[in-house]
Amino acid sequence: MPGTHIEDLSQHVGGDVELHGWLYNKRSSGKIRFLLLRDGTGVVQCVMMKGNISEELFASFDQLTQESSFSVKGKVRKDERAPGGFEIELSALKIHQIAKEYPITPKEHGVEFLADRRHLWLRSARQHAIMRVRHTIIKAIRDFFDGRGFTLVDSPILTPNAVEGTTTLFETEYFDLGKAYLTQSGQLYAEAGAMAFGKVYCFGPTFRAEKSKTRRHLSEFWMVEPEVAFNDLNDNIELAEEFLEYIVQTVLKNRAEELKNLERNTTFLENVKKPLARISYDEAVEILKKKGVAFEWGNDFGGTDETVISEQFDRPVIVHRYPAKIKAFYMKRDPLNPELALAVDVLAPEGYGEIIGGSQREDDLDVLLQRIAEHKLPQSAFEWYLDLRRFGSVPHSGFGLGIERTVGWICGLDHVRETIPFPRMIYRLAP
Ligand code: NSS
Repeated sequence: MPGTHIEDLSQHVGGDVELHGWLYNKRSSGKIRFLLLRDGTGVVQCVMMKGNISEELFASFDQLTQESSFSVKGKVRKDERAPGGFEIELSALKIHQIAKEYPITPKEHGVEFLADRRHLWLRSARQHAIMRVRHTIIKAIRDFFDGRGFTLVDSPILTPNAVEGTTTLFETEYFDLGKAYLTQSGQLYAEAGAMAFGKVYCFGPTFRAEKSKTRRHLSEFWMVEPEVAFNDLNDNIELAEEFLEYIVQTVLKNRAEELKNLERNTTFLENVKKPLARISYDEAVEILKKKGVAFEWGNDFGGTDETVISEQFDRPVIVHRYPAKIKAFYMKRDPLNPELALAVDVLAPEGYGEIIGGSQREDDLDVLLQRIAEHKLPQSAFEWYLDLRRFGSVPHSGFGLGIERTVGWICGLDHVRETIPFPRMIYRLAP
C-alpha cells in the first residue's frame, strides 16, 4: 500500500507511481479533466484525457466529491505550469470512500466556523503550511540542544505547587493527596535537572488559566525550557540569541515554500542573527515615554507597550533587569540594584510581543526562603526545591520559549489559535 508521496515525485519523472490521498479540488475543460490529489505532503494534478483511458475510468471523475479518498496510478510528467511542477497522467483509479458534502469549501468562511471544524480545517493548504513550519521549529529546537550537549529531562505535568503565580492555576483533585495543579512551567524541575546533568532542557505542554482573551494567550501551550548550571544572566542571554538565530535560520532554509504560501515577508526574519538588540527595562521605559505612552516605572509591559518597544527594532529585542516586584519569586536580584531582578524577556519584532521569558535564579537558601514567604507561597510544597540550595547550590539560569507565539511570529499570523493543532482558550475546549 505505501506507494509514493507527492513531495518525492521529482525522483520519479517518466516513471509510473501509485499515490494515495484525498480530493482537494477538480476541474474539467472539454476532453480533459483534472483531479487535484492531496496526500499530506503536497498537491498534484492528475490528468484524465478522454479517449486515452476507459469510459468507466473517465466517468469516475463525476463521482468524486471534495475530500473523497482514492488512489491513483499513472506516469509522472514534469510540467512547469502545474501546481507543484509535476502532473500525473492517470491510468488507474481506486475509490476508497465518497465523501459527504464537505463543509469547508474554497470560499471564505468565518474563523469561528472553521475553528468548530478544526479537525477538518487542518487539511487546508494554509493550515498545512503552518503545521509544517511548527514541525520544523520543534525539530530545530531539539537539534539545537541535542547538538550542544544538553540532556532532555522532562518535567511533570501534574504538580503540587505553582511556578508562575497562583492566579492562573488549573486545579484538580488528586486521589487522597489533596489538590494537584497542571504545570505552568517545567522550570523548577529543570533546575533539579541542571544540578544533576549540568545542561538540560524540558519540553512539554504547559497550562495557564488565562482569563484574558488576547491574540497571544492560550490556556494550553507548549514551552521549551533550557536550564544551565553556572550560567549567569549574560550567558543566558547569549544562549537565547544563538537559539533564536538557529531556529529562524533553519525555518528560512527548510520551509521557504511554506513561508511563501503564507505570504510572509521574511525581511525581518533574515535579520535574526547574533547579536540581537539589547536594552534594559529602564531603557524600554524611556522608549515608551518618548513615544508618548503613559507608563509608570515599576509596571509590567502590556501587549501594546511591547508592540511600541519592539517596533523600534528590526530584529528581536532583549529586555533585561525588570523591577523585582513584578517578577516571579525565584529570580535573583541584581547585586548592583536590589530593586531589579536578573530577568530577561525577548520581544519579537513586528508587534508579536514576548516569546521568551527567563532569568538567573536565586541560589541562596535564606534569600529564597524570604521570597517564598513574601510571595505567600506554602514553604512545605517547595521543600524539595529548597534542597537544590541546600546541597551544592550554584549560580544558574534558564528561560522558556513559547512554541505557539514563535510559530505565530515566524509565520506572520495575527492570532495564536492557528499555531497549534487543537487550541485551548478561555472560550474554546472543542474539538
Ligand atoms: O511566564 S513566562 O514568561 N516564563 C516562564 O514560565 C519561566 N518559568 C520560563 C523559564 O524561565 N524556564 O513564559 C515563557 C514563555 C512566554 O515568553 C511566552 O512565549 C509563553 O511562554 N507563554 C504563553 N504562550 C501562549 N499562551 C500563554 N498563555 C502563554 N504564557 C506564556
